[in-house]
Amino acid sequence: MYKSISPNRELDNIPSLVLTPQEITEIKSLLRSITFEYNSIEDTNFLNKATLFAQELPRRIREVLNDFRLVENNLGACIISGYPINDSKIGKTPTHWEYKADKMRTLEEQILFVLYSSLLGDVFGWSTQQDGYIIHDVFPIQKNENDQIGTGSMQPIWWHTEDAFHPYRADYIGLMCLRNPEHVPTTISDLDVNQLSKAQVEILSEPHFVINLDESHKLKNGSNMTQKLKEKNLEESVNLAYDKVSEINTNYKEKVSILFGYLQSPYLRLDPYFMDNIEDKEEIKSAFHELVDIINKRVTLVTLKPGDICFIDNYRSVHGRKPFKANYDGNDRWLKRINITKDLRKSRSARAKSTSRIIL
Ligand SMILES: O=C(O)CCC(=O)C(=O)O
Ligand SMILES: [Fe+2]
Repeated sequence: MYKSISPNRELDNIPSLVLTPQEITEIKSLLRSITFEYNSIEDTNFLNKATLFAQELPRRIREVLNDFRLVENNLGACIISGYPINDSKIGKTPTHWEYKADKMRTLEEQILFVLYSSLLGDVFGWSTQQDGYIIHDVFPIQKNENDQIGTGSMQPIWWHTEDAFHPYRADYIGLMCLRNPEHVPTTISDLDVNQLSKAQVEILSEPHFVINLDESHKLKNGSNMTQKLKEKNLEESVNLAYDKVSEINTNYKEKVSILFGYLQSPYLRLDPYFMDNIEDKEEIKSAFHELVDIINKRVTLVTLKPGDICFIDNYRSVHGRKPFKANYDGNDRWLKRINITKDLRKSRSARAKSTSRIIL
């Protein structure tokens, strides 16, 4: 049995499952049959079939992710470990995601990541983030060294809801660890709503807050090719997407609530680093600071190791990362990241086809 989701909230007790040798054998055989037909996880035909292939994963994996999807009384993270990563097969940690140097080297790992993810929902990407790739790379890039972005390193990444500024943000975020030699921890936290007063909960569930675009969706962090297309006005969809995304909170500062859903056990949406200062009433300011304080005190450090696949409930938990020193020697920390939605239809107006996974 996997460590089942406990009805008591225990921050250091993230539901986790460690694959058995038998399960690893079954997974490898499934991956082999898939790589026979597909050589990229970005292939729409593969993505359309991913939910089907996922039903062939060992039952315990389907069970733990099914529970994670439906039961909402744990921290909001779960980890499936034990898939063996062959450090020399995956090759060096790349210097930039633009070249996708590892496309074939990490094909099995990427397929596995999509299959697990497909047990929680449908995977999708953003045309304004890492050039619309479904699977993102999270490793240090030298030019981002001091930036507040997944590909930075020297700054702690402030805990956040992923893509908090956007109405189509993911329900779940997946992080797959390929390499983490310096044991750099991911930070995960959530809210104990009972530590807020009823009045504070009410304030936080009202639209008083402005969440701005984060660094990862800015044109300067797209690939060289995307930047050129946009600067030269060459590609309509690229122009449209970057204009739309930067519109969200520059021209018209929409105010949103931080808490929503069932307020005795609310969902969350916040990214303090990228939020406007609150200039309204003192009660709003103090409710916000209290909330941040509560979440800060509950931060758990999760140090992912190669082969760990961690899913984070992006409605109930926040996550970030501790700072570290990058060496750019091919052996830096390397994660893959994925976005998962429970409902692709809600973003239909921003996708070119019903089967397209890219939000424009
Ligand atoms: O590097 C990590 O552990 C998490 C970084 C992060 O917040 C992200 O990639 O969205
Ligand atoms: Fe993140």
